[in-house]
Amino acid sequence: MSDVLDAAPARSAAHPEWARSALSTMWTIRRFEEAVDDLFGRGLMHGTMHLSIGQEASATGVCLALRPDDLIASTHRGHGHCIAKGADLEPMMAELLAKDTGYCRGRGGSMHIADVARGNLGANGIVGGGVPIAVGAALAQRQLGTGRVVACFFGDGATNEGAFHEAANLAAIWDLPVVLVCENNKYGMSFSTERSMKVATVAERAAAYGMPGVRVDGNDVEAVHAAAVEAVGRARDGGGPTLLEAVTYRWKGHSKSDKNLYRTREEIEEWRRDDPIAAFEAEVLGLGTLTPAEVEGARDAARDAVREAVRAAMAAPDADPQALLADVAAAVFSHPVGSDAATGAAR
Ligand SMILES: Cc1ncc(C[n+]2csc(CCOP(=O)(O)OP(=O)(O)O)c2C)c(N)n1
Repeated sequence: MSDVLDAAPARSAAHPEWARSALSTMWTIRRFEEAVDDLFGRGLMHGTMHLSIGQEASATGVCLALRPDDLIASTHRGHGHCIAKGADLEPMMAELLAKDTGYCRGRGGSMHIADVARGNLGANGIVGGGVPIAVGAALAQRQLGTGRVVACFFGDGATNEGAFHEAANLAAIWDLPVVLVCENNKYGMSFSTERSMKVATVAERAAAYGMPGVRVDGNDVEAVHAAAVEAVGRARDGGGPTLLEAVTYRWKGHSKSDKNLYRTREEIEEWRRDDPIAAFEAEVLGLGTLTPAEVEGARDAARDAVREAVRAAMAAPDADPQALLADVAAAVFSHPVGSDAATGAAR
């Protein structure tokens, strides 16, 4: 992130530096996820993964409202959050490819990327699991007087979890510096919000906690950014949490096993036409903030950076299965006397 964005004032498509940064972040997320989709399809990446293609504007708009030393908590669909918070593409890609050079030495994969140096407290495979972590981190920032704010990403489905309720309530009664960012992509796996919630919006749930609830077009990076700047400012100034609902859509299935049987082709096509990146490009070109060559340059730079990350990660050494239990405290206590706690191998 550049110096000019450190204070995180509300910027718009009319501001060239901001526009360049927003476009480059969104393209990097898009190209990164297209690349991992391709690697998975070719059998080079294993397990499963949750792609956020189509949702790039919410991660980007929120993270551009943060200071570099602010914190985020992410989700199982977290590649965009990591990238928007400044993650290096190479260790990210290496982590997904189970390489020793990955963020977690290849042990965590897509759903467990953490980058504490950049303020990313981690993705989380437990739906709603990041919310108590973010609220606890916000309490720590307040106690320590750091002035930092925590942005916590989660999906619409997570707001039906008990963990969300408990953490949101604590954040509210203690006026903690946290912004609760719900990326409402209309589905929790195959379960639509129309069936999983009695209320029409996630934002109106904020009233139950006594905090502001704001609903924005999550595919409009400027709208997300403006709402996030206000919420982050309020949190930093001691005004407590905000529930920010960004309405968006994931183009791809929930995970790699999704056959998309719960939604129509027409619905997917309609949302694909509401492409957050294409809309932003049209706006900056229309305003004349960026030239066609600069827009093209942002696309090419994202493609090249992702290609280089793939090349370097593919060439890196695989994670060592023998070292799997290193750094695992439970392993130290669970292995019998005489065994090697680091590797689990009998001595
Ligand atoms: C506590 C918990 N319950 C269920 C699951 C299985 N699960 C994984 S993702 C998911 C859907 C989450 O939906 P949402 O919070 O809306 O996020 P999205 O996938 O739409 O980004 C579910 C139910 C889980 N990982 N953790």
